Amino acid sequence: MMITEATNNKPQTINHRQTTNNKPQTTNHKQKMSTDKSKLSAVEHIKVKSDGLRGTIKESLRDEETGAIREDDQAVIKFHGMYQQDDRDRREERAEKKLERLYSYMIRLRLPGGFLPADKWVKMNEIADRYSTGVIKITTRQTIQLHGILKSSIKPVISDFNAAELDSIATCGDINRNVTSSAYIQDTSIHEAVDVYADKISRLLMPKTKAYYEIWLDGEKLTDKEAEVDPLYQDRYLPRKFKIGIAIPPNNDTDVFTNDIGLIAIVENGKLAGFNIAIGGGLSTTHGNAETYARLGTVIGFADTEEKLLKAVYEIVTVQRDFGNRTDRKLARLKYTVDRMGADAYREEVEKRAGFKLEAPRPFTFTERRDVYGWEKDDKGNWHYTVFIENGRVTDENGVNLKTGLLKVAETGKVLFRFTANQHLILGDVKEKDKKIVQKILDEHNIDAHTKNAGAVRKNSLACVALPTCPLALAEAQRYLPTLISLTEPVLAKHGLENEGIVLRMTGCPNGCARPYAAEIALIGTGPGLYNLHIGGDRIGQRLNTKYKENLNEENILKELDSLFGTYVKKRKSGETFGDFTNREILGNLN
Ligand code: SRM
Ligand code: SF4
Repeated sequence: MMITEATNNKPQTINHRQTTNNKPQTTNHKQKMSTDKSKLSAVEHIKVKSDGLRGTIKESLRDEETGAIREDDQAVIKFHGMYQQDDRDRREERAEKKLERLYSYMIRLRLPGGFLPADKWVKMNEIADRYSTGVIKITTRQTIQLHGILKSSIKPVISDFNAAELDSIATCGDINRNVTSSAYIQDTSIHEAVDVYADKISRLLMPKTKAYYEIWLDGEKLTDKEAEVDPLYQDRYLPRKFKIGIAIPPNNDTDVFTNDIGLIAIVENGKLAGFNIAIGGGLSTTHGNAETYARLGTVIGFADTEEKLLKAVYEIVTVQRDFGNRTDRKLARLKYTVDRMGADAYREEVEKRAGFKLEAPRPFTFTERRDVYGWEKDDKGNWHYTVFIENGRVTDENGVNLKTGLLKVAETGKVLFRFTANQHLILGDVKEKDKKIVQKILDEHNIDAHTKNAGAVRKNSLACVALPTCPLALAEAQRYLPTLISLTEPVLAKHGLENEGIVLRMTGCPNGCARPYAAEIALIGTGPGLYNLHIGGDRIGQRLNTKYKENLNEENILKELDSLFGTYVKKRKSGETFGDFTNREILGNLN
């Protein structure tokens, strides 16, 4: 079996050069980051003072004078899976009327591996209609968010989630987030063996505090503080957010190398033999800050048993807890710790703590990174239908009644909902005898036609939320990418490229929520209507792209793409993807 670049630990060396002039420095890893309290970032103080993530949230909720909560509490509620936001479209109008911003909250569910039984979708749909904008948003980490929830509705929402055995614990904040796992079913026995790890890891890395239950569900106030002593997170939690993803080769549908920890399932003789472990993936950069860079994970070893895997994962987290940067949040992700210590030194520290050595990485090959739309039959004879949901927005619009149709499908009780890390939805585990019923609903709501008719680039595209809710957005993303793709499709057709599944991703800022740096073409917002154009990433998520042009408006984006597509058609080698071609021919890199 061919050993991919990633097993040779190469992707990150290529990629640093592409996104930044920053050279990772290897220093004595024994030297932990400064613990001088005066240098710690503000959030570090908030966490420690928060009394087990309680802060003054209860007081903030009682304050009826404002739709907002206290500033410090805004950092604390993230650990409970929610963000304070405001409708940016209405800022001006509200300011003119001397009204405060229209504050509301986004709440994100914890769904390891992206599973949601049909009856819970029905409940979610009810909650979305009653308390939120009504749009159910599937995220790039296989879960769902509701937007526009008023302060007074947060408790009822969490209470309704709880009644449906759902929670939003640790889906945001400086803690391990939703664990993703490959959703594309190939071999069911392998999937069953792998998928359990998403849940096991999620549970292993949950915080011990009972604040969530106390605040949102009126649980009894804990008097025995010993019961929530947290050996993993202590009182300072992690220096920054932490993400774990699992992929089953050959499909890298979870973009495994973009996670702080990426686990690659190794299948030998038809059985799960264990996981290769990659560390230090992460995508965010900051415009104008050359110290920040996107990075793909470095494979550091292989674990063959559950015990070893969970121990290794746990200790990778504790090393980041102890060695990560707590003074500058821009440089606090694991990727920077790995580069500062060196990947070998990081592994050695993990091995020392875990009490065993990781084995050498095993060979693996990724050949694709995509959702496979429509019906697919698994080896047990069950059917799975992947619905194309543009940018994860489940709503009824433009003649496609996604929300109504999916509710009807859920009400049949004959499917298991599973979200993909590409913002789409799999209606899974459908029995042969039930397939017709599901198909009928998909037809009646125009969902099947919508899925079938979407063009190849649209099907492989991602956009983040951006405006109007994201406070960090510099430009539009999910509200604009569909239009831009409609304008790009004739350009693709002109060059005979309409069936090329080029991976195109757009974000409203450089934080990278739609994983743009791992796309063949990325458009990264710099200001209203303006985007940096990145090219040269590969199709399977093992090579980052490079900034090619800055601050392009729509007209210039289309001009650049027209020219690049034209050159591609003329000069590509047989079978060469657009990303590989632009990397070789336009950027002059050796593949
Ligand atoms: Fe993200 C912050 C939305 C996946 C990197 N992200 C945000 C916030 C919460 C803005 C904020 O801090 O106030 C956005 C809320 C927008 C809104 O109105 O809903 C937001 N991120 C999203 C989602 C919903 C995008 C989507 O359209 O699907 C994704 C939710 C995933 C989930 O379910 O947990 C989402 N974010 C990602 C990813 C992709 C991934 O994880 O696979 C990344 C890049 C990978 C990475 O983490 O390196 C990502 N989000 C960020 C960052 C930069 C983090 C950093 O390392 O500096 C921020 C800003 C921050 O943390 O300061 C951010
Ligand atoms: Fe907001 Fe930027 Fe993330 Fe888009 S990439 S959701 S604009 S933080």
